[in-house]
Amino acid sequence: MFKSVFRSTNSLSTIARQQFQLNGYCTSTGGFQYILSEKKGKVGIVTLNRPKALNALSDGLIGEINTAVRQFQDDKDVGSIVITGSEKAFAAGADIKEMAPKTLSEAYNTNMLAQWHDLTKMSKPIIAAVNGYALGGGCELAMMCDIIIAGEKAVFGQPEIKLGTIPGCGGTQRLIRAIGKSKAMELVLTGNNLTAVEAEKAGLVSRVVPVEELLPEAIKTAEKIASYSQLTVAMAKEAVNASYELTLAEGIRFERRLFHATFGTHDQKEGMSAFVEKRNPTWHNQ
Ligand code: DAK
Repeated sequence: MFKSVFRSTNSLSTIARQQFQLNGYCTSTGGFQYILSEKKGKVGIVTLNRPKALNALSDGLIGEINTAVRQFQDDKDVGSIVITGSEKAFAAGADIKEMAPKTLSEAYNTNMLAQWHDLTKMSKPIIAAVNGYALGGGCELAMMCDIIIAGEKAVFGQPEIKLGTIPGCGGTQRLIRAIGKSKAMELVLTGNNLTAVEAEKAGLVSRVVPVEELLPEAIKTAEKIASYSQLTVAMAKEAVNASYELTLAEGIRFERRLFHATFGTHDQKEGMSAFVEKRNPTWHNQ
């Protein structure tokens, strides 16, 4: 079934196709127009699939990403999620053609693009596997994920200033936390881009890999995360993300309380017993 999905579309790179086909069986899910959604073992994979517009994030595309990610969030067999694009573009930003004619009252009254933030409400870890352009909303989408892994030719930037607007989905906030004020300010005010290597040096991405290894590497990382207790993983993600919102003292306290809470779980007992008994743990996600 998986192969037939790829035969029916010319949107994915040959490399990505070969990797999927070589690396095992995937199950396609959903009947989506702008994305492909598949499961590989315990990993949910969402591939942005609007090649003619370089995966520009239209309302329809964002809606489908949210739906697919929500389906994986609700699927007890899925432990982590990968979002990726094509070799040329992760996503070249929000859809400028769709946004251009909006008026202030329209944008305000409809709370334009508010659905973008849905991704940040998921408790399962999400990895952005970025090849090519991740610009504007594309960079913001990647930053809403928990880990960014970049292919060597990835390009990150917030070029909204060139369009007479500013980042609207976390670009001015998350970028500072990722790379510091001076670099973030320079990117936002000049519209200049960062290469993958610069992004890694600045701390925006966790690592850079050869283009053809991006998806397998992202899936490997996702599989490793998915091999642990989903409950503990969710707690760890929540604790790390709390550091965005809290003071250090509050964050340390929050972390300690969650740490204490793990001692009420089956999986903490199992994990520590397995260590003592020199065997592999069996997680129950409880
Ligand atoms: N929107 C719509 N179409 C786009 C697009 C975009 N962002 N980016 C590319 N395309 C389309 C092009 O129009 C072209 O379509 P056709 O002309 O063939 O019909 C096709 O994709 C191929 O693009 P190019 O011909 O330009 O390809 P090149 O290789 O020459 O250049 C490029 C690639 C990525 C450098 C260039 O396409 C480019 O500069 N694209 C625009 C990048 C950009 O400015 N992105 C930021 C957009 S503003 C919010 C949430 C999100 C946002 C705001 C608020 N809230 C939750 C409130 C986000 C805002 C933005 O992202």
